[in-house]
This record gives sequence, structure tokens and C-alpha cells, in this order.
Amino acid sequence: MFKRCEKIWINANCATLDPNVDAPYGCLHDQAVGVRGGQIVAIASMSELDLNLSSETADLIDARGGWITPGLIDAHTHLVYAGNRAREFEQRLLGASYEEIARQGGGILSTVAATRNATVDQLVELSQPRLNALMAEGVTTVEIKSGYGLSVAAELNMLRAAKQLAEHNPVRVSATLLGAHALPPEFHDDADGYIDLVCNELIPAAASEALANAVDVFCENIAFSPAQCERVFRAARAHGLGIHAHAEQLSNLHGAELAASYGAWSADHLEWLDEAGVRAMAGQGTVATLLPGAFYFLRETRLPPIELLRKYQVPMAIATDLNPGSSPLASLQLMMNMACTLFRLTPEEALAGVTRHAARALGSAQSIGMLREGLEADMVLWDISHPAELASQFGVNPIRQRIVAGEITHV
Ligand code: DI6
Ligand code: FE
Repeated sequence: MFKRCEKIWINANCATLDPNVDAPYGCLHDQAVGVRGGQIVAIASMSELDLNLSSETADLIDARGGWITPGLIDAHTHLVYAGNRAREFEQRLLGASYEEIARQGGGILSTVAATRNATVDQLVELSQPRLNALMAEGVTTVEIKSGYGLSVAAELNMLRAAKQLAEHNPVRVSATLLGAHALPPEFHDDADGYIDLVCNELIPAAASEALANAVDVFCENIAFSPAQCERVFRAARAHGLGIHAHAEQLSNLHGAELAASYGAWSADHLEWLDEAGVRAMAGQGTVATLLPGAFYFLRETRLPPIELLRKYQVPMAIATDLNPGSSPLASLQLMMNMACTLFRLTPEEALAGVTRHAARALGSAQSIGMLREGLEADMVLWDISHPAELASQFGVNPIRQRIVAGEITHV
């Protein structure tokens, strides 16, 4: 089975995250992992590997008892933007709320002004350090949203910047059109008119240039109503795009249930989600993407309904929500730690949340998110003695190798 492999990692412990492997984390000890054509073609115990035969064709890489996990997947980021909002952080510490700042024209709209003024090349340059930070911690796939342009030209520019980042870096990018993020100033008092633009011009343009895999909406009192979001979902469906939703972050408008009814890949945030919403998500296989960084940074106190999500077996993904306003935190390892400390997930749930379930949240469960024969060889080799370390320890990055499509990349 290791015949004609190009590379074989030997002496590895594997946290496969494969539910077919009947052990916590899908653990397999003392393994060899063979890769060919960018894919995993063999995972077997060292005793099944004929080293003499394999070393004729393959590079042998000695993991020396380190752990291999699937490459980490950050399934919710807004990492392309210009400007920064450190001053709003100060304002909030002096007593203003996130909503108040948004209603006064700060918040998302201040990032919109800066982003509209930037060229595609400038956006790429400003975003590269944030992407670097994620990759350095083992991220091999990142979702990137638009949503700070809010005009056809500026939204497409954000998506072009995401595309350039994908072309120039060893990372997979899933691009999401978040046109319905905030109401742009020129549509003041005409949210429906702006949604017309999103549905009739923006979504068709992004789809025809193949710049987005999915759409997203901000379903919230300070953003768009369920009826407006539903129009976006319909347009997305008509153009064959996946669906995400920012739902139940600051209040309960039943956005998750609505998104699930359109077969959404994920509903995200969810602090205000109720049992009916959980049930709807379970029924449609919609992933709950939890964002502990935004919860922490906005000093929220209401927890997402973790027990209900477990009870109804809704898969939980964990992501950074990396953005300048509510989560300027470019660390998926920190999010794993916060998912455990703030949301009481187990380290195993946290690791599944940045691998298998995150893959599903991006509609990519058939190709990434686990160590399994036939999937892409996106992997991380860690110098750890148990996978729980990835969520418990923070600040000492234990990565040894980051592997994308079978290629070892510099970290
Ligand atoms: N919810 C969030 O947490 C981010 N977007 C959203 O819809 C915040 C984006 C920002 O404040 O810039
Ligand atoms: Fe977000």
C-alpha cells in the first residue's frame, strides 16, 4: 500500500479525527503515513511498512514519535481589511458598547471607509501578516469574507485580494461574499435597495468571476432582517453558492433556523440560539461555528447553548472571526484554548472544531479535515506528547512541520 509513495512520514502518532477510528481523537500510534499526488494514500502501523521497499521510491521523514493532525482550518475570518480599530477598543473600555459605536457610524463602517480607499495590492499587503500568523500555527485552510467594501467594485476587490493571497501562499482559501454585512452610507434608510444590489448585481458578478464559494449575511438588529437575509440566501442558491450566516450573536432573530432551512453550511456565533434553532440546524446538517474570540473581546456573558448542540449532535466548529472590531485575534490555537476555558468544550471537541467540523462548515468534508486515505495531504506535525496539549497550552507553538497537499511548507 506504500508503493509509489512520494513521501512517507514514519514513527508518527496520528490524531486522525476520523470517526471510523474507534479511539479518542481517532488516535493511531506508531504509524506510517504515505502521500502521493498531494493526497494521503496510506496510513498503517509501522510494522506493516516494508522500509526496504518503500525507501527506494519515497522520501522518508522521521516524525520521531511526534503527532500528526489534519491541517487546521479557520472556518470564519474577515482577515482582508484596511485600517484598524484600536481607538474603538479604548472607547469601549470607557463605557461605549459595540452596538452604540456601530450606530454612531463607527464600527464596521469605519473599516469600510479604510477598505474602500485601498487598492487590491494594498489589501493583499495589509492582510499578509495576519495570514502569516494563522499559517505559522498550523492553519492550512482559511475562509476569508468580504464585507468591508459594500459596493460592487469594493466587494469584488476584497475577493480579488483573497484570491491573490491564495495564489501566493501555501494555503487553501474558501472565499465568502459577505455583501450583507452592514448598510453602506449611500443606502441610508434603504436597506431593501441595498439588498437589491447584493442580489441582482453583486452575487451574479462574484459568481460569474468565480470569486466566491459561498455567501454570508449579518442577521441582526444592527444589520439585516431575516426577510432581507432570506433574499440573499435565495440569490445564493440560484447561483450555486454555499451559505453561511452570522446569526444570534447579539439577539435572537431566528437567523440560524432560517439559514438551516436554506441548507446553510454553517450558522456562526449563536450565543442567543434557542432549542428550536438547534433542532433546525441538526435537521439540516448545518454546522455551528463558535467564535470564542468575539465573545471574549466584546466581553459577552451569554454562552452559546453548548449542551443543546451536543444533545442534538450539531457539529461544532471553532474559528477566529479574525476582524478589526470584534476579534482582532489571529490565533486559532488561542481559540482552541478559549473554546475550552470559556465555552467548556473538551480539547477533543476543540480539535475536531478546527479540523473535521470546520471542513464541513466550508462544504469541504469530502476533501479535508481528517487524516484518511483519499483526502488531501494537509497535515501538521507537532512536537507534543498528547493532542490535548494543543488546546491546553498557549504561547509556545509546538509546530514542527506544516504540510499542504503533501508539500512541507516553511513555518
Ligand atoms: N459579526 C462580527 O463579529 C463581525 N462581523 C459580524 O457580523 C464584526 C466585524 C467588525 O466589527 O468589523
Ligand atoms: Fe464574523
